[in-house]
Amino acid sequence: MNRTLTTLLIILFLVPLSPARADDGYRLWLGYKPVTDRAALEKYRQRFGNVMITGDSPVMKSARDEFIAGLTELTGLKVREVNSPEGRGIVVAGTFSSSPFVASLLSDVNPGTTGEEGYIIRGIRQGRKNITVVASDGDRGVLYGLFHLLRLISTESLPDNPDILERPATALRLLNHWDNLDGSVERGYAGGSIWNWHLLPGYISPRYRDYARANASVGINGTVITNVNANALVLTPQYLAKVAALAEVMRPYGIKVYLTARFNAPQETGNLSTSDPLDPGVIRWWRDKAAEIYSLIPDFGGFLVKANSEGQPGPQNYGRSHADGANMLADAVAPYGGVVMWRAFVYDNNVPVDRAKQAYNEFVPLDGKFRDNVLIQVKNGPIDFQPREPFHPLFGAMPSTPLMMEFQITQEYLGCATHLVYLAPLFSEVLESDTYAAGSGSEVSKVIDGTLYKHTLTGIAGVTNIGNERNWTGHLFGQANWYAFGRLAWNPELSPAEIASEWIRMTITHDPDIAGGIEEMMLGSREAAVNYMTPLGLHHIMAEGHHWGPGPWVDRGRPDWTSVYYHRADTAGIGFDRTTSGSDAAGQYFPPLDSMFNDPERCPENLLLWFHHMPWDHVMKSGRSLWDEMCLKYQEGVNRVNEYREFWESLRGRIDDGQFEHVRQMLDIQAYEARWWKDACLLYFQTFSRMPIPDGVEQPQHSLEYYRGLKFHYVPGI
Ligand code: BDP
Repeated sequence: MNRTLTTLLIILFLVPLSPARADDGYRLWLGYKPVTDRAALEKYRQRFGNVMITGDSPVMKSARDEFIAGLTELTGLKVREVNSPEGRGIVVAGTFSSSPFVASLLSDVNPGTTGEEGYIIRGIRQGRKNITVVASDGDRGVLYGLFHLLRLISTESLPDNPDILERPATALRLLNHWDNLDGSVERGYAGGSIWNWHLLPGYISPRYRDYARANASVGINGTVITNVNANALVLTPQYLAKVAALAEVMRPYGIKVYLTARFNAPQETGNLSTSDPLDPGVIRWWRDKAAEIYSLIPDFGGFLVKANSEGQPGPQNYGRSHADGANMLADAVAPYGGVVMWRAFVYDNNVPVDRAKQAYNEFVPLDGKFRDNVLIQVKNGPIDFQPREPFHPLFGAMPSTPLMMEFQITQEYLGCATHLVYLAPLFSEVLESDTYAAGSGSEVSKVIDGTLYKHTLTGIAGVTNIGNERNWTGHLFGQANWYAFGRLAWNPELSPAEIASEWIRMTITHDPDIAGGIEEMMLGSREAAVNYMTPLGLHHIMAEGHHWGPGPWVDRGRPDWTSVYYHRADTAGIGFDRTTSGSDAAGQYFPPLDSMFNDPERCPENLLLWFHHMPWDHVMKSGRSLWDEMCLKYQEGVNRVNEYREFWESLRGRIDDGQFEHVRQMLDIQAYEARWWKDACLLYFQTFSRMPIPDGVEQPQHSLEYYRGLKFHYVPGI
C-alpha cells in the first residue's frame, strides 16, 4: 500500500465522518440534546440553578420529575430543588391556590385566567434575583407550562423576559388508537399495539409512561385505547382491570382513558336478547356497566362509538336513531362527568346517494337532539382521510351540537409509514377553511373550539400512528405528525412551519442551515404526495383493501369501495360531478362556497375533479389541457421526492447516523413508489384520454398490465 493511501485510511479511521451516536428514535422529541451555545448556557445558569415546585399531587410530581430531569440534561446544570425562594436564579412553579408565593408574584392575574390547563410563564426581576414563574389554576397547567419552558430551552428560543399566557383551544385533545385486543393495529404501520393486553394488569411496560410523557409534553389529555371497530370484550371485568392499570399510568400525566363501546355489547357479553337503546334492560345494563367502570377508573373519560357504519352494530339495527343510541350511552356516563363521542363516519352502499353526502344527510336533522355530554366526531373531509379533501360540510351545519374534529395521523392513504409526509399543512388547511356558516370568518377551527356557536364541550382527535416499533411511528418523520397533532390541538393557529421548526430542533439538529432545509422539505411533502397520488381533486384511487399503492382500476366489489366510483374516468373526461347537475354535494356547503364549488371556473383547481367531471382538453389556468396538467402534476410530485433524496444525502455525516440512514432508506422507497404511482395512474387514465404523455414527463417504466398485475400480500394494517 502506498504511503498516501495508508495515511488517508488512518485519517478515515480516526476521524469519524459522522457523529458516532445512532439515535434509535425511542426518546422522540424529548431527547433533550444538550445546549452548546455558551452565552445561552450562562444565561440558564443565572436563571435556572434553583427550582421550587409546590404541590405533591401525582401530576405535580410528574411536573417536578420532568422539569428537573429535562433541565439537567439540556443545560448540564446541577439543579437544586429548594423549598423556599432562595438563590439568585430560580424557577418557581405551582398553582395559585397551593402556592402563596406564586400568587404573590402574579398578584395582577385574576383567578380563572389560565383555567385548569392553561398557564403563565413570566420572568420577574427582584433586585439581583431572577425568577421565572410558571403558574396555573390547575396542576395540569403547571405540568404543561413546565414542558413549555423546556421546549423554549431546547429550541433555544427562550425570550429574555418571558410573559406568556397559554390556554388550550379545545377541552378534549385525544389520540384514537385503532388497536385491537389481539395486539394488531388497524391501519397501523409501526408494528403491533403498544398495549400488551396479555401481560396487563400485572406487567406495566415502561413504554406506557413514556407514551404518557410524550403526550403530556404537547398537551394531549386523553386517549381512546381501543379500535372504533370495537370488541365488546374490553367491557368485561377481566379487561377492565387491564384498562384500569393503564389509566393509573396515564393519570399522573393528566391523561384520561376512554374506550370504544360496541353497541351490541349487551347481547355479546351481557346475555341480553336485544341492544335496543330504548329497552329498559339495555339502559340498565349500560348504567351498571358505567358504574362498574367508574368504580375502577374514577376519572374514566367516556365512550367513542362507531355505529351503523361499515358493518358495525348500532341503534338503527333496532329501528332507532343515532341520537337515541348516543343519548342512552350519554345518560349512563353523565353522573360521573363522562362524555360520548359519536362518530359521523356513516355511509351505506344500499343508500343510492353520493357517499360524500351521506353523513350530512344523516346528522343535520338530528341537530339539537343530543344530550349535553355528547360530541359528534367528524372526519376532516366527507370521504375518508384522503391526501386532499374539502373540509366536511357538517362543520358549521349543526349549530346546536358540539362537533369534534377527527384527523388521521396514521398514513392509511398517504404511503403508510414509508412516505415522508408532514401532515401539519393538511391539518391547518382544514382548520383554517372558512365554512361561512355564520358569515365569513366562520373557520372550521372556530366550530371545533366552540367559539362560533358558544359550546364549552369541545374536542379534537387524531387517529394515531403509534406502534411498538422502537421509534414508535415507523418513520422518524411520523413522530413529527404526532407532535404536530398535539400542538395544533392545543393551538390551531400555530403555523406548520413553526411546529416543524420546533420538532426539528428538538429531534434532529440546531444547525440553522440543516434545520431550514429539513423544514422546507417537510412543508412541501404533503403537496408532493397529493401530486404523485391524487392531484387536482382526485381521491380514493388507492389499491383495494390495504390502500397501499395505486389502484385506479379497482372496479369490483362494493361500488363505494371501488376507485371507478370516485374518478369516473371515461373518454369524455374525468372527475365526480358533484354539482347541481350531478350529486349536488357542493350544495351542502354554505354560500358562497356552494356556488363556488359548483362552478368549474371558480372551483379551486386543487379540488376540480372532486366536484366536476371535466373534459380531458379543458383548458386549465396554466393554459395547458387538463390531461397535460395532470401528467405534469404527477411528475412534479415525483421530482420533489427525488429532490428530498438529494437533499437528505447532503446531510450525510452532518446529523445523527441512525436518523440519517433510516430516513435515507425510506426516501429511496418513497421515490420508487412515487414513480410507481405516476406511471400506473397515467397509463390507466391514458386509456381514456387517449392523449400522449407530454414533454417534461418521464415515460412510464412498465406497461399498464404490469402495474395492474402487481399483487401484495400481508400489507400491514388490516
Ligand atoms: C377507514 C378505514 C377503516 C376504518 C374506518 C373508520 O379504512 O379501517 O375502520 O375508516 O374510520 O378509513 O371507521
